[in-house]
Amino acid sequence: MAAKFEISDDFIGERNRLSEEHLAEDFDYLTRRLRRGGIEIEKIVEKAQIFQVAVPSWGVGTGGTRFARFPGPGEPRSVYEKLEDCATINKLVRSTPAVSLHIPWDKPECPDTLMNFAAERGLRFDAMNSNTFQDQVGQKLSYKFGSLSHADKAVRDQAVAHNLECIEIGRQIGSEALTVWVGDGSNFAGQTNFRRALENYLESMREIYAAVPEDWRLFIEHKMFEPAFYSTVISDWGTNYYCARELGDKAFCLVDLGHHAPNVNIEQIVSRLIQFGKLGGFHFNDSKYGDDDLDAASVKPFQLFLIFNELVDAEVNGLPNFRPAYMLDQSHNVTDPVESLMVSAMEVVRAYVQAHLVDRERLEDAQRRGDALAALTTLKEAFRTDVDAILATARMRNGGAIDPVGAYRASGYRTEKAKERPAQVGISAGIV
Ligand SMILES: [Mn+2]
Repeated sequence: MAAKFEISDDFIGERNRLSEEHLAEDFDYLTRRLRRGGIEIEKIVEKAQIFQVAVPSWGVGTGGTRFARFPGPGEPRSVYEKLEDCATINKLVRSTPAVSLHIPWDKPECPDTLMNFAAERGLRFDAMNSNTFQDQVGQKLSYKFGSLSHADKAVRDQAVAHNLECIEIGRQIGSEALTVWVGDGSNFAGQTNFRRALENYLESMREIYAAVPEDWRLFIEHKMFEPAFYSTVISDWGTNYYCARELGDKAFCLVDLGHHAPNVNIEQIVSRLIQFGKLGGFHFNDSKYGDDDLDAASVKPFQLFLIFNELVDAEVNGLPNFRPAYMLDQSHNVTDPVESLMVSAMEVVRAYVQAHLVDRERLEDAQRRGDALAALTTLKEAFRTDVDAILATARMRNGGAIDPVGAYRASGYRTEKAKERPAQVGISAGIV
């Protein structure tokens, strides 16, 4: 087999040399500016260097909408090619060393081979994702009317068994979490009994929970609508929290930014889950209308910042049970997925870094005095700070690119992959 095209460290170094000088100037200026507010820039750079957000295997293919999918050139055709793209993303941005797999889409024939393939490329595996929202070829029973909450115990058993299989594969490849999202719900009033459906779900989840290894975490993902449009079984953070509490210490709530009612105060939900010790993690994306799965911070960057303001507040205060797993969950329809994932990863780090610039003493003081304007101004000052020089310096020090998209485009990666990976019919990418 011919060697696969890769972006080399030398190439990244060459590209970096083009803008190193300008970066140093910007970094010097920001150093002085932050020092005026008592912030030592090196501490923030360190934070940016260790921050990580996982990428979803299904994000490197072109997504699609309910109407159509317009495949891009050089799309990955197997889990190995998906990992190649994920490795490329991490090589350039250096903050995405973990990949989240979706089973059965990414089911490996040999878990060992997959794990070695990933490790050779500096990757490891994040949470496993089960799939009981579609029927697979040869599947005995259908999930058309639900899976873990289905009225028929036989269907529920099949869905439980699938989740156990995901755990087993995950154990073999070094994953430490299972994320469960079900499409279960109803499209018509009266179609299901709300209470019975939730009881069925919980009964199924107890079986899955029992199989979750002691050092693993079980993430429950709620979603208000879609594919069911009248009701969903795990509809909101309240139901999610109830289930996580019912199940036990290994169960946590996962917040996907697109899975809420419009205009809901997501940062407050995040704060509540932190306070209750049940925040498991995130699926980052952005939306204008619903579960749009747009790129993180592409529509509401201030919302992402406010979410990280809560997260960093918990981090600096050392709250118990606070160990959120960060992941991107997007669908790319009109952009190159590798570029979108790189930009989104950088935006997530940006929000994290900016949240570290919040003057928390000043904020608390404003809150005590009832000075609403000063409180908002304190947040806005951090949000308005241009932290590009911190992000680029962190990437460069980690071996990545000062300008990841520029380097990626200049490398010709996509053109090379289009040659290596001739188009194939029937590739599907998911939106979850
Ligand atoms: Mn999600």
